[in-house]
Amino acid sequence: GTERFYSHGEINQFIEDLAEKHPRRVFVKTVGKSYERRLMKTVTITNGDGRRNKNIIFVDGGFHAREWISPAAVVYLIDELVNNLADNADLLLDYDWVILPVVNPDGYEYTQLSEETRMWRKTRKPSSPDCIGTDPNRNFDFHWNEEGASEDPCAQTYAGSKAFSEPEAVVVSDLIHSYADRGKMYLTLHSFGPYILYPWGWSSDLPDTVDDLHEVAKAGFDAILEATGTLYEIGSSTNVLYVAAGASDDYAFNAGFPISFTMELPPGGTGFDPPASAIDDMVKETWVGIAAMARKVVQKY
Ligand code: 0X9
Ligand code: ZN
Repeated sequence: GTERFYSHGEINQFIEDLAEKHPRRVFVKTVGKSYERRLMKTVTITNGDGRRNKNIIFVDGGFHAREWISPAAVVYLIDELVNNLADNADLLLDYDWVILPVVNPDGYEYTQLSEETRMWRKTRKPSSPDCIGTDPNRNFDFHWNEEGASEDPCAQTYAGSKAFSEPEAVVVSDLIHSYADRGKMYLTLHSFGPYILYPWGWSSDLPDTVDDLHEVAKAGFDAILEATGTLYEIGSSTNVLYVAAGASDDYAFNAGFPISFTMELPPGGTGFDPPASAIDDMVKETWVGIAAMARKVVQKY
């Protein structure tokens, strides 16, 4: 079991170790650097059959620094896909999974420094003489800086000086574009909800394909309800939560991923800080939902 939250360095080491142990199934790639020059690495998980250009499920975590359960859930998902091939063979037959565990490593490390910094949300690049950080989930170049984003560099939802002002958002955008032609599901893990949110988040309009999005989300909802009794709320970001433009889910959907979700994991502790003793149950429950959604996706696409 997981007895504590890992540092960014430990998470990178975890995926490097997996790749070394499974050289035909697991591939680690350095895809960029954060503002403070931390290495951002993806792990690609395959079934090892060597077939190229499979469909892609792309998962990321750790957009918002304080949402620690998100990288923890990503680590568990990686472990399941690599070490439990028997139960997950169908999810890797025609699909590879590409995973970026911590989008905002500078912020994540900052929240691990002290009680005072624990609730940091944004990146760590200075945004004005007085304030630090941009909300990486308001920094994407799709309806950038419209509703639900702030122009105040000191605000928690600061959109940035321009779209893609943050190197971390550029890394995610580059990945989205490089996989868009075969990407079937984009999934970004946040907290706290519990919600499974689909586009749009920039407007209360619903996409033409809302039935497909809802069907896949409902598969996750049903699986989690049956497994643990946790009742997720599902619907469009704007209608379930609030309007917030410039986020990665809308960007990936617009770029060509037919399924795109923000999954907001349940609260713990005061919300963003579940105790370490809760990690195991929370990440297992999250995996039940993700596996069910992925199972629906591999049947549909
Ligand atoms: O506001 C956010 O970025 C997300 N919620 S959080 O509390 N984790 O910060 C929700 C994003 C939902 N997606 C869009 N609005 N596009
Ligand atoms: Zn978040």
